[in-house]
Amino acid sequence: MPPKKKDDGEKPPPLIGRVGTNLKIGIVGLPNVGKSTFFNCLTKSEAQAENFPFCTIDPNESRVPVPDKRFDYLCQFYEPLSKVPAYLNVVDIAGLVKGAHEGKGLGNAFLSNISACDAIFHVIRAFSDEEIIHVEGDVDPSRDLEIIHDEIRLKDLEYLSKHFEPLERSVTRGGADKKKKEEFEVLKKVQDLLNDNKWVRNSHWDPREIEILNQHLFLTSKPVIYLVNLSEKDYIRKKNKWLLKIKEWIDAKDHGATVILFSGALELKLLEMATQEERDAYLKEHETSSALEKIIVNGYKALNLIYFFTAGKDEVKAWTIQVGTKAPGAAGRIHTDFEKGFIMAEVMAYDDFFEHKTENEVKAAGKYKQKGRDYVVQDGDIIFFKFNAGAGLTGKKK
Ligand SMILES: Nc1nc2c(ncn2[C@@H]2O[C@H](COP(=O)(O)OP(=O)(O)OP(=O)(O)O)[C@@H](O)[C@H]2O)c(=O)[nH]1
Ligand SMILES: [Mg+2]
Repeated sequence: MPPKKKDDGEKPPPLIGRVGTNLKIGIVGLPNVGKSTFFNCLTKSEAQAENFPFCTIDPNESRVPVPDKRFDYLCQFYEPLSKVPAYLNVVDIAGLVKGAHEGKGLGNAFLSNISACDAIFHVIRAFSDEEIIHVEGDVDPSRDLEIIHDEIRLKDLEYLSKHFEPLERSVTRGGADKKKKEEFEVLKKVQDLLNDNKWVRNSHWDPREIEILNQHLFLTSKPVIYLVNLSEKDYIRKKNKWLLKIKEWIDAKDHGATVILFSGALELKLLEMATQEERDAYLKEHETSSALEKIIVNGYKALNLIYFFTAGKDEVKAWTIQVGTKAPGAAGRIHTDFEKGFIMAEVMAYDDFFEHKTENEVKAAGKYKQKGRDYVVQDGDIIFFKFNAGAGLTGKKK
């Protein structure tokens, strides 16, 4: 067996984007399309949402629990004193107009707010309402998609012009080392993509290239979830004259991206109802459901985040980690000592626990696994970490 490298157990494979668990998703779109209304419904907040463009100037930030039946079941099973779900961090950003990359509208401030986010909820207005001002004059989702897609792309090109040209000069003069040449190759590929009207995310990158991309964090490397804001009526009947065009645009420009239909008007109505019973009755009567849960779950996924559980009588808790995190790194989420003194992770897959109902039954079925440093933690694992607590003692944490 080849000798092990020291950090092999902890280092996840590279993903495009920031490393960390405190990642955020930003709500992006033209002004006055219902972003703050959606943000308020999603996070039960009270950000200002009015009928005029640029109502939002400074970003509003909040977090929303990630709904999960597995978490609910564990809470029901253990009846713990403390219940801590995973949270999605959401930022409501100012509206973006054509020319924003040159500073039009709220321009650069807006774009730097996107830069602080790790994924994008792109809200598209597909509802007609004479009363609600549209900055482009009329409702046309394909045009709006193009405007936002383009502004973000142009901002990356502007960023690139500052970083690429000096690098290109030093490479062509022969003064660049291997590292600089590699960076040049990656930035050249980015420039070609952007000039070809594509986003960084819509290309294949190898791990080395991803490390270089992550020194730059291009706006167009962020995943996008498209949220189509429909009137209540269209949402309920799942019909709208723009849907086909929106689908065609996304197939052509962002193939495979997640698209979710919602209705800001309906979600607001539900938010304003006094009780859950009232909401349930309304939804039943109209044979529909809220889109918020689906949106939250997909937003969380877009950030490349998953969670594992610790579960016991004291606490049931979902611990956020990035996809690909190995057992010692996951242990370090609970406490740095767990990572430093990591011995093993005792793991039950949630489905096995659900099937066999108790830890002992899972053990009897041979599905209670002891995993070492190289184990890549899976979404929904229920884990006990065994670790060496300093002076040679073995600790076990529920
Ligand atoms: N008819 C209808 N009106 C909506 C809907 N969502 C939002 N609005 C209205 O549209 C106006 C703008 O909503 P906001 O949520 O402030 O829009 P925004 O995208 O945050 O706007 P900016 O912050 O200016 O970029 C408000 O008057 C809302 O009540 C919807 O689904 N249907
Ligand atoms: Mg707003």
